[in-house]
Amino acid sequence: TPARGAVILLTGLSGSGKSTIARALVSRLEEEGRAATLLDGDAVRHHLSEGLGFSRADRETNVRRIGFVAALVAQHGGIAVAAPIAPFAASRDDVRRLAQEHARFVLVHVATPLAVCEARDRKGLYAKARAGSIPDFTGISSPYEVPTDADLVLDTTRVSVEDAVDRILTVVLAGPTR
Ligand code: GGZ
Repeated sequence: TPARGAVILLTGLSGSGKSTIARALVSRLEEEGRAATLLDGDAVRHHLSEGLGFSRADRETNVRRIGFVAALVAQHGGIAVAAPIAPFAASRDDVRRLAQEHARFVLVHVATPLAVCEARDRKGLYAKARAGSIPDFTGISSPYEVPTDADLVLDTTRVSVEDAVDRILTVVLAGPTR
């Protein structure tokens, strides 16, 4: 495998399993001796996007910033793994364009159904969103634009974390996409 950089963007609803897959993917890449950088959602919102909220404009800014950093990592041969909700196609496209200037880009849609994410409700956010105490909540009161250009679609009700990682690595290591 050539040590060419890549940006792997996992997009999907809150509670869809993006972060879990992203962490497992980074661990596996590291085991295989590849430099992998996780752009963790919480860390990004703290260090890179402090003060941004969840309006369309703020989310687009957040996702573009992630894309900028991820593209820098990838430009120097690293593999950047990012897992924001990234609900808007326009900002996902921005990340793709930036990444593809110097590296490969793989878009993974973690397509766990809303009903499942809401039933899990690991952080109680869906209940709060339904009650109206969190405005603009993705899937409830803010849109999620389903990607039409995903390289991979993974539903965590059908695929295990380990299988998800295997499938992503197959695409990443397979060669150029688009
Ligand atoms: C969606 C929200 C919201 C609203 C707070 N809508 O499951 P979590 O908690 O840990 O992950 C969600 C995270 C989403 O931030 P991102 O930076 O990934 O979003 S975006 O790509 O759209 O910029 C959720 C929490 O923040 N959270 N309020 N209103 N998720």
